[in-house]
This record gives sequence, C-alpha cells and structure tokens, in this order.
Amino acid sequence: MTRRDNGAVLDSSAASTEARRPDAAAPASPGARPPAGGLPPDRLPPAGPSRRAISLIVLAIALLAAAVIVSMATRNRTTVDAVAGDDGWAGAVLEPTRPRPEFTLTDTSGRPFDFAAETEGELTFLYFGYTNCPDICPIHLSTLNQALRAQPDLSATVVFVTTDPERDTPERIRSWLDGFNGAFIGLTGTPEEILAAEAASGITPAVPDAPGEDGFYLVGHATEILAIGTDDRTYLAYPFGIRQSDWELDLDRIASGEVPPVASAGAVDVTAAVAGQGKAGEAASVYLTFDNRGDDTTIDAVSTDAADQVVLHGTDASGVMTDASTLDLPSGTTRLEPGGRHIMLEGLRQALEPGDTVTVTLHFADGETAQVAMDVVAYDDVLDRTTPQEAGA
Ligand SMILES: [Cu+2]
Repeated sequence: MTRRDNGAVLDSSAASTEARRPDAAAPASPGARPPAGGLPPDRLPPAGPSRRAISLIVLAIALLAAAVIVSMATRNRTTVDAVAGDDGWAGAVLEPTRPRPEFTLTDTSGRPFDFAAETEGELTFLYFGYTNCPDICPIHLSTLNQALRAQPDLSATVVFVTTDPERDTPERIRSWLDGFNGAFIGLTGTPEEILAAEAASGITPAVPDAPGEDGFYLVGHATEILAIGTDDRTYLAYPFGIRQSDWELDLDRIASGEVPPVASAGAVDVTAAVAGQGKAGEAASVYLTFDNRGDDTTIDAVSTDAADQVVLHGTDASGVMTDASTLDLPSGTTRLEPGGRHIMLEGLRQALEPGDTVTVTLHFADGETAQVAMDVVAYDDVLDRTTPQEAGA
C-alpha cells in the first residue's frame, strides 16, 4: 500500500511540492528513512532563526499541509482508485505520465548536454542530488546501479544532476559517479539552469541549508529517481528506500516491453496518446489507445482547457465521419487512429505545435475520470506515433 500512496503523492508536481515542504521543516536526521507516503528532502532543520519564529513557521506549514492533504484527497480520488488497480509496479506510476523533460546543462567534460535530444528514445533514469549527501544519494544511486547490473540485457542511461553546483565541480561529480559506474552521466549548470531543469522534470526545487561553523552545509532535495521510457514518457518515480529486488522486478517488466499506462480509470488503461498539431482558433485531433480490462463501458465526454469545445468523431458503417456524442469502449483494445474514430479539439485557444503538451480529461459513464497528458506531434509523425507497436504492449 505504501507504494500506492507514493503514486498518489506524485500525482501532480504542484501537489507534491507543497506536500513535501512540511517534511523539510520537520526535524529529521540525514540518515532517517522518510515516512511512508512522503518523499521528504534529506536535510536537517536550519539552525539560525529563533524558536518562536520556527514554531510559527511550523504551525503555518502544518496548516498548509493539512489543507493540501485534504484537497489532494478530494481531487485525486479517481487517481488513487486507478493506481490501486492491478498495475503492481514497484515504482510510483505517474498519472498522468509526462513527456521527456527538456533542459540543457553542462556535462562533466564541459560540453552542453541537451537532455531531451541526447537521451531521446532511451530508457533513462534521472536524479537530482549532490555529492556531499551523507547517505540518500549514494545509497539510491548504488541501489539503482546494482539493479541495472542484474539486468545486463537492458540498455539504460543514468543521468545525475547536481543540486549543489557551488561545491560539485565537474571533476568532483565525475570522480564521485565513477565510484558507482563510469557510464553514469553527470550534469551541472548555473543555479538558474538547474532550477529550470528541476521545473521541466516536475521535481521539487532543491534548497541549500545555512552552513554550519565549519562551512559545511546540507542541501534539501527531492529524492525520487525518475524513469523515462523509450517512448519518451516520464512514467515512473522511485522514492528513496526502494529495494534493489523490487527495482529488478520493474526492470524485468520494462525489458519485456511492458510500460505503465499513460492514464487509468477503473479497469480502463490509456496505453498510448498523441495529438496532432493545429493553429490557434482551428482544430487538432487526439488519438488514444484504450485497454479495457473490464466490462464494456463508454466515454460520455472529453474536456480540455486547450480548446473551446471537444467533439467525438465516429465513423459510420460506410466509413463516413459522423459526430458522436459518446465513445464506446468494449472490453479489450480500442484504438482511435487517423482515418477512423478520433477526438477533435475545436477552437484551439493557442496553437499546438510539435513538442508542446496538451492535456484532456476523459469522463466515463460510471463517473470515473482520467487525465491524459500527451505530446503534440507534426502531421508527418502522426502515423508513426499511432501505429500499433509490437513488443508486449
Ligand atoms: Cu542526497
């Protein structure tokens, strides 16, 4: 159940940011394991301000946390239900999944590293931490390295981004990573560039603590390792504390071509999603693939902030496109693809261009909803991205 809880916490980056702040202020030893369900940055409380100021801050944070937890519990019910299905992944499945993050930093040889371009199409593990970290960073990276070594047929790229660019020189990052695996990629940049990379990855920004008398300081940072698939979706997050054996189970599944769904609602998984490009004021098509593990069901409506209205287009017996008010999803696989049924976003509020992301919400007849975030692709890529893929999917 702990893992399910993590999935819920990670559901939206905004919620997880807020939810984690209280942990950052709570007393915690750098060696302590985070409580189940939360992913606290590994940091000590600051030593500076007065007790009264701290207790006021703690009170304010506690109230904020309570509000966030209540609102999360309300807003994410569907997701919690969905994640509690039969997915069984050891990592927390991100719902909705996100595209591969786009940012550029500098690698340990001093060259610019365009993350999305350099790792495109590769299974990638992305982690933000720092080399002076007393335990979480070394244990987490070492566990990942051992799990990957146990799966030698699986090709994966591991990218470490420092959250402490002042002390973590490229040379220091290189020698520290070499202690785990010489193939691990290390990145650094200006504090602004690193913040941008954290934001692009949906990761809580790291915050350095005040230095002690000896000048040493810890850095509070998010502790999840993100997994980004060969389909360029960020679909799993591994919180600190995950065991090597659990990680190996997920790597087995990934190696056999299995991927976490784009989104889930009840017994329905959305296993692929892509949107075509479109100009502002005009229309764009959305193509989804559904895997319905339960009884026949129906999507009653689709909503989005990206367009004035959403129309479900069906095809009648003679192949003529017709407006349909609902979309039937019989048990099994249903594919919306070019030339067949699709979802039209009409009256785009702004242009959708390749590389953008668009989010729609599916409303099922039984009251379930699912948010689906997808890449916008150029017309000439639509067929490639909607054609069925083999390999276990
Ligand atoms: Cu760390």
